[in-house]
Amino acid sequence: MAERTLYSYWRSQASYRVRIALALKGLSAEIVTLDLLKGDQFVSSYRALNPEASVPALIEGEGPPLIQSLAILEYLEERHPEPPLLPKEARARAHVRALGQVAAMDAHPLIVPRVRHYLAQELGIGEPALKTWIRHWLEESTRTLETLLARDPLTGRFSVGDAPTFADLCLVPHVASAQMLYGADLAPYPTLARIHAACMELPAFAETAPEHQPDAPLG
Ligand SMILES: N[C@@H](CCC(=O)N[C@@H](CS)C(=O)NCC(=O)O)C(=O)O
Repeated sequence: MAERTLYSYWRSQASYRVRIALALKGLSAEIVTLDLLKGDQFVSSYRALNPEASVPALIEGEGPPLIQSLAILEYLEERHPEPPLLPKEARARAHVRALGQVAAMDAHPLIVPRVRHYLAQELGIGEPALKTWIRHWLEESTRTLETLLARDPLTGRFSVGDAPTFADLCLVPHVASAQMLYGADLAPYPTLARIHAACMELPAFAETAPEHQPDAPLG
């Protein structure tokens, strides 16, 4: 049996955050994929694992799975501290978490499949308006991130300093969603674009990207 199991979906931002953390920390995991568009998350056997019917869920050791990507990142950091993905100094740690939360807690929840489904099926919002909604909320966060990164003295090769942190683990999946969902152009966001490029030079970010997942569509 694998030491840990990650329930994941290729295009899921939240799953991608955890895949990067595992890779940076050199932790292997068996990846079990769910097709969120087909509704695999609502199957009773999965709901028994994660009553929220979402990915990721991580099983490591005993007990029910861990859920919520940011909680999983914190857990991995405490349980497997090397290499650290949070800086040592208090302000820098708060800044890392704030940057991560702009993408993961403010933009991402507005565009997950269950929200898109509710807007389309229950409120009758058509495809063009739905696309506008997705783009609006992702771009709001992208703009905010660019402003925060451009002004902060802690910004380095990566979002905070010269090593990847949780902030980058949230930034890169955020950009991946924006690129997959509406072909986002990063040119208007030079600081964010530079940091994104620096992250993608690292195998832990590149090899765990959506297109390299076992459930990604071919071609
Ligand atoms: N805040 C959660 C978000 C989890 C979440 O909503 N994941 C999405 C994929 S990125 C999902 O599984 N959605 C299922 C659905 O919306 O039906 C986290 O960070 O783990």
